[in-house]
Amino acid sequence: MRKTITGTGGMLLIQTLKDAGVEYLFTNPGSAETGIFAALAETEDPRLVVAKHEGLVAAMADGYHRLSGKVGVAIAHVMGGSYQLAGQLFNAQIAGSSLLVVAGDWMSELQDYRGLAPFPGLSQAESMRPLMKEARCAYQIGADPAAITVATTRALREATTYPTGPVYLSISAALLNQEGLEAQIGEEAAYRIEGVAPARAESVDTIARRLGAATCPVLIFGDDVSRQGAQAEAIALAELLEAPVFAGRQIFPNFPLRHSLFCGGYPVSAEFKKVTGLTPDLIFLVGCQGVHGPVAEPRVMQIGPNPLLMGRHYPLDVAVQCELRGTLKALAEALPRVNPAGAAAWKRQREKVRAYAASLISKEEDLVREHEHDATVHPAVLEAHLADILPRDTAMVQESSTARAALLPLGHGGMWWTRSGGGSLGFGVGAAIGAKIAAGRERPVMLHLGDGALTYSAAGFWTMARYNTAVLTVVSNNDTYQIVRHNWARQMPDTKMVREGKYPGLQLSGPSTDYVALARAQGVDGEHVTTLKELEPALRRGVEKTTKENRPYLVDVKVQQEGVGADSGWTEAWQM
Ligand SMILES: Cc1ncc(C[n+]2csc(CCOP(=O)(O)OP(=O)(O)O)c2C)c(N)n1
Ligand SMILES: [Mg+2]
Repeated sequence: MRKTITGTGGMLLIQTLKDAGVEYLFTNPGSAETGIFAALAETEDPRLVVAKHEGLVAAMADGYHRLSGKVGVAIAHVMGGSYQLAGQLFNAQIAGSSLLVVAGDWMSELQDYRGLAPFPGLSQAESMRPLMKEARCAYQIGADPAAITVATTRALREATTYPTGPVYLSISAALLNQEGLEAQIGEEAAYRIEGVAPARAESVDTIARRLGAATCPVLIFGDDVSRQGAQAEAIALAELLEAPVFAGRQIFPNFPLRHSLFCGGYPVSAEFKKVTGLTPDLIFLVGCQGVHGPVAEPRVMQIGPNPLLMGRHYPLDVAVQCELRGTLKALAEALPRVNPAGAAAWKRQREKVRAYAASLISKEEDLVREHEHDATVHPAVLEAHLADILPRDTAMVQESSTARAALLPLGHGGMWWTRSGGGSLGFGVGAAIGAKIAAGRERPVMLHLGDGALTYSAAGFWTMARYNTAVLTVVSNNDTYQIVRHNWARQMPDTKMVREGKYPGLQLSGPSTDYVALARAQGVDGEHVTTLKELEPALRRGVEKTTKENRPYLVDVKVQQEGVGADSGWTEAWQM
């Protein structure tokens, strides 16, 4: 029902957000948003979550969105503050996260170069456009108070309609402060556009026929499988076809890592072909925005609710915009019907796929055994400990480039997991806080990040302490940006840099940062692990502190530098 609301522009905004069901506002405040904060002083909700840098603010909103499925709403400070969101809006954009960013706007027709305002000739909304959903969804309200409710509702709808993504709303600061405004809103603020339906019966049969005829279909399940809750249907399809499942670049564990048909990352390895004797001849992308790089298989089929990248990189043999749960269910029903001899033949034909999948796990277990007595913790040993010790319903945020995950029970029936998606560092701490707020008191949230990654969002421990979001943070601390060294050596193997182990700019020691002290200084307790024997008790303590005692805790684990140039301690020598 529509109702009339009166008050300041800020009140109109807050009431619209409440009517839309928004429960939290993530923010770093400023004085162009006075009207918003004055309105919040008069109400208990939405609840405010403050962070000390905008990167954290955007990551919190994103982490909250990813675990709750609700829109993550951030209040930012004019142009200067909005630009600081950029690194994490980049991630949200790539991940397709439904975020709404609202900022006050000091637009002026009289004054150029007003402090913190956009550059002359640009509007604030225009300046944020490249970072928003499809570079389209950035709106501006200058004068009409009724537009506050309309544009806020429009922005929420845009953020949640495929292709989903972050949306920006810039509202005149003067309007936010102005009193005696009137507008209409109510439960209509929550309206959403219903998405696409399951694929048509003929399309399902076509897909079933092609899957049935393939020698070895490769299945890739993308993030829309998780978003639409179709993980169980994904597993049923793979098992029915006895087909190998590979992972693309994903932000959710759409297919369980420990499933006996999970064969690692795409592209298909030469080893897979050797072990199974199969050459994949069809790739089936399900709720997945495509693979990065070329597709090796001669036939490509793609289905999912998001048409954005369908067919952008390679021609598709079959492409259907559709809802996934219903479509996968229909496919499971159609497969035996259109391929009567199928199931038995597929099992026989692809009997070695499970052996290959098992070999990936046993390789990882061998690596753990090889290093299980090393005094300094090897990344695989840390991985095995986490697999043993973390509660199974843990939600994990990962921002470590060299941490290993093959042994973790990620996916349906096990742990929830996410990572930035865009790779722009600074996601971890904020995302874990947002995820914990969405997860609630009972569900454990763990943040696993590299020492390098941590420092991009290092001011976030204050927010953890301030709101008592009981996140267990584990730092894989190798005192270096190891993955970058690895990539450099792969790209330019025949250089002085690689031959002599002189990697400029990657060493983080001299001085090393004390991450426990860094967290403690902001109100989060923690401990160092420097040797293997300290690892298990520290992780158990971490789980105990965060679950039973409901307090955030940090475990800083000194891990071995491994991989290319691991023994190189060289660093630039100059100092002032
Ligand atoms: C905002 C941003 N700046 C720089 C980079 C480049 N970069 C990618 S990985 C990485 C280092 C990560 O180090 P760490 O988190 O310690 O992980 P490790 O590889 O050591 O395990 C850097 C600097 C990036 N991805 N994002
Ligand atoms: Mg590191």
